[in-house]
Amino acid sequence: MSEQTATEGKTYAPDPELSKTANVRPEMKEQDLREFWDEQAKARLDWFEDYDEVLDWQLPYAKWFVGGKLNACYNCVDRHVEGGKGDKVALHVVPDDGPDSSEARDITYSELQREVVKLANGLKELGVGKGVPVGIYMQMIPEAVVAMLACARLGAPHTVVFGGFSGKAVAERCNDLECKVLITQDEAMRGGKAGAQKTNADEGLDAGPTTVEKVVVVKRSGADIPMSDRDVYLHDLVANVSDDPESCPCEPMDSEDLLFLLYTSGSTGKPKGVVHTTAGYLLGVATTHNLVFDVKDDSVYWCAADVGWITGHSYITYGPLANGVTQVLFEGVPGYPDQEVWWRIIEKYGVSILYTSPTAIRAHMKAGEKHAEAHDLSSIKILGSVGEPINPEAWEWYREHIGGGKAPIMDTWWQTETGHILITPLPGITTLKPGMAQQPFPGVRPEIRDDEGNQVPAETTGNLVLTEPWPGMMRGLYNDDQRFRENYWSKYSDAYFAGDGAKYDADGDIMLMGRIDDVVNVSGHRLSTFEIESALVEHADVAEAAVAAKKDPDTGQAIVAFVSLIADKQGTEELEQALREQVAQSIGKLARPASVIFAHDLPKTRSGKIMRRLLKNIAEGEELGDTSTLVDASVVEEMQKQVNG
Ligand code: 6R9
Repeated sequence: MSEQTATEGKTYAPDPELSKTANVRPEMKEQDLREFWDEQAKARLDWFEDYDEVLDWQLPYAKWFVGGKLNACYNCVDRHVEGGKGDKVALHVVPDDGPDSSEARDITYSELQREVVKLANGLKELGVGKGVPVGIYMQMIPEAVVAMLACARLGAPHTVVFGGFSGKAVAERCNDLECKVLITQDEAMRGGKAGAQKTNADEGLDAGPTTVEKVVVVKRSGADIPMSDRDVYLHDLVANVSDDPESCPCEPMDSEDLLFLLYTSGSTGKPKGVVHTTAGYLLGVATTHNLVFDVKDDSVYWCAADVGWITGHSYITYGPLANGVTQVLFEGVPGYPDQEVWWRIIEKYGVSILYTSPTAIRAHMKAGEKHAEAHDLSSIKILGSVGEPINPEAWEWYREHIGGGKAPIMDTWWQTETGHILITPLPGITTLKPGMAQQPFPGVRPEIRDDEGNQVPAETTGNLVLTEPWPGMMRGLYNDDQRFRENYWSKYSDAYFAGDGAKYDADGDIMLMGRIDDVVNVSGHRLSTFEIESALVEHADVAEAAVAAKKDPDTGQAIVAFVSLIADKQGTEELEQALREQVAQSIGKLARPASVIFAHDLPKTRSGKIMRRLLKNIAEGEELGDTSTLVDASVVEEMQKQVNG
């Protein structure tokens, strides 16, 4: 954890015009949290049946809006159409080759409704209905959003697996939730290349017994891919079904019915199935989306995250659509077909709110501001950042070159587990400090504590906790109450432990300091060292492996793998490549180690524990400090030589 301070005391006061018109009101921060969320729930969601109680809190399990009935798809789609907004654009669909492509198209709320109804009717024919889980393994195409909404309409829980993950990861997750159907696409179009998608899924599903009985395939590239009896193309599935909303009414769901599981990396063991339920989650994402980004009727919003991550769930699908916003959905990557594609998108659609990650901002910074300067970005009003701490230099660049030197940046801290934004500046209220998430959202109660549970003084790093429940909080880990309690509720008996280090500055603003467990964060994507290590030891030549993260100017963190080999094996460049490939196969490309360090053993204590702190120091090229508890100090020297060249 680095102790550098964020800024040289630079601050940016809110624009008084924005303070006058902002959706968020300063008084909200003073409100009782039940009262605040109750008011929001009545104002923002449509209920089939009212709830009896705002909150039933039995630590560590919360129930929000107890007894209420609603449907997430109804709130995201149908009510907008019924309310006369059917012709409003829901999605500006920008394909991989950019906004000028002949495949660019708009989908209105009415059209979205018809697509969702068709798919939901198709899924019904495959036996999907309330409580029947569905897997989704897709890239950034509108069908991914449609698939999530169709599941929500039917009351079928979904689990979205990031399209860049391996087939093995897909099968593991689908089998864990016992998905009956998997929805995928023929091929992925990213950066001008068609990549395998459906055949990846097949590989994973065919490797062992699976609960998946049917695979629905969206035609994207149109490639001639193998189709078996298990498979059906989406266009065939829906060829003869109705698109009339009345043919497939939105299933009334209990507030606490499962909406989705999203698997995320923990420090040990297999991925954790984070449970999110219907009402609290939907309210949390809708409220934060509206207030943090100051969403107005004519806003054009673009979240450049992927639907496979929680950011895509909360701030592409559920939050923005619940708020009836017009948004951009971009299939591609920054830098293709050219360095200007993002800025052409903003110019063409008049994007007013951009939400992205520090990694993407740094990539643009590296490419140079001339690309942004070639375009009219004056439509931008609010900028957002998420996924990892944003360094002040990137923050300043973002504000200056993308925000026209005036757009406020909302540095939003939250997690898969928290469901929605919890710590963030607020437009028109917060005096901004580059590199800091700063303040709790209304109704959110953070503290920073030392290991004994005392609150730390200013400028001292401690553990970030939340002392009160919030609506979108996870409702446990799927089938693993014990791990849920151990991971999040055992460090302190009375608070949620987030796993992040943080500190207050002299004004009481919060600065996030990074993870304090064995989770690495590459380009804003959470990966567990344990999973990567497990993938490495699957290689026949590897005896033991341990993974650490080092700072990386582009991706935030980069993975360094320390590997000891079985007798007589040599750490060659070929082997390094093979190990990287092994990790790509097992987890996905983004988990590949940036470097592999070979040694005859790993640094261990006498009790046999790998000294991870040392590995981190070695990876960073730092001083090692006390090594007296090591069994064999020569291992460390051998490793340092390789790192320092
Ligand atoms: C939304 C998301 C969560 C972890 C979290 C923290 C890091 C996210 C951050 C941030 C500093 C921010 N993180 N946003 N750190 N400032 N604004 O990213 O969820 O993938 O579960 O990752 O990401 O370490 O604990 P998830």
